[in-house]
Amino acid sequence: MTQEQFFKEISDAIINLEKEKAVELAHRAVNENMNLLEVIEKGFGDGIRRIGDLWEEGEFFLPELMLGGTIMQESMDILLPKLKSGGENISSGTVVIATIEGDIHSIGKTIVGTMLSANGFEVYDLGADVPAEQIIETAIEKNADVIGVSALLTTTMFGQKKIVEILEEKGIRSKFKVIIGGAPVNKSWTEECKADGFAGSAVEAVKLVKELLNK
Ligand code: B12
Repeated sequence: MTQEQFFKEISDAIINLEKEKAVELAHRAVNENMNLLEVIEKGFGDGIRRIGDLWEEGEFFLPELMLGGTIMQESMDILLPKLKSGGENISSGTVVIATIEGDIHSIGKTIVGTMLSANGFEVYDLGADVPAEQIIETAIEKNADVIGVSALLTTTMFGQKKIVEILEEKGIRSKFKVIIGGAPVNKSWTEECKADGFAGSAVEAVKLVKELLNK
């Protein structure tokens, strides 16, 4: 089986909501020492995004979306710890990351946090549905270099802008690099938020943080 066929098998298992198969394929990827990031992005990530498309088209309903999310989460529980253990061990900077208040989508944010951690950054992942004020307080407390804010809903994206606004109000904007991400985030929204950058994948997020911190 080629790698592409393996990724397709994973994506199909997710879209067919076959939990046992998805979990088995995650274990297989670990046991066969595959590039786990590629497995996550091209296999599992592809499947869950296809579920989102079907949901939008009215082919799937909320229970399917939720089951897809659960299968994805369980698969990530197998893959992400392995991704972490493969990483370098020098601290290149501190990142506080969270999904903004009102938004419970956590999968992409967790992958980004894990990848940053695997690349030597000290990462504080505050989880999902986190108020802007709490994210900022933690960034101050941990003396963070970077604040990463995820938003998957068009209604919660505004929280990303709020982060920058609060930092400006407090007169501490220049102390942090603010990066944003999530399906609806693009270049023009990043500019509107006056954020320092955005990334569409975990690999790009690592590249972005390294660039911003000159590492
Ligand atoms: C899984 C899922 C869920 C799961 C989430 C489970 C979980 N624990 O996360 C559940 C079932 C709970 C869910 C709920 C809802 N969902 Co939902 N969900 C999705 C789905 C299918 C996939 C999201 C995902 O995990 N993608 C896989 C990851 C790997 O990709 P990612 O999140 O984009 O992250 C990558 C990049 O964006 C980037 N990135 C992400 N975060 C960050 C942060 C930083 C700092 C950086 C640099 C980069 C970065 O790197 C990541 C890794 O590659 C999307 C569809 C989609 N296309 O996104 C809909 C989607 C986001 N959901 C949607 C909706 C509407 C909802 C609900 C409102 C449904 C409802 N009526 O209840 C609720 C929201 C409740 C709430 N208050 O938050 C809509 C949003 C529409 C919109 N325009 O606002 C979408 C787009 C579906 C659709 N096509 O319509 N959902």
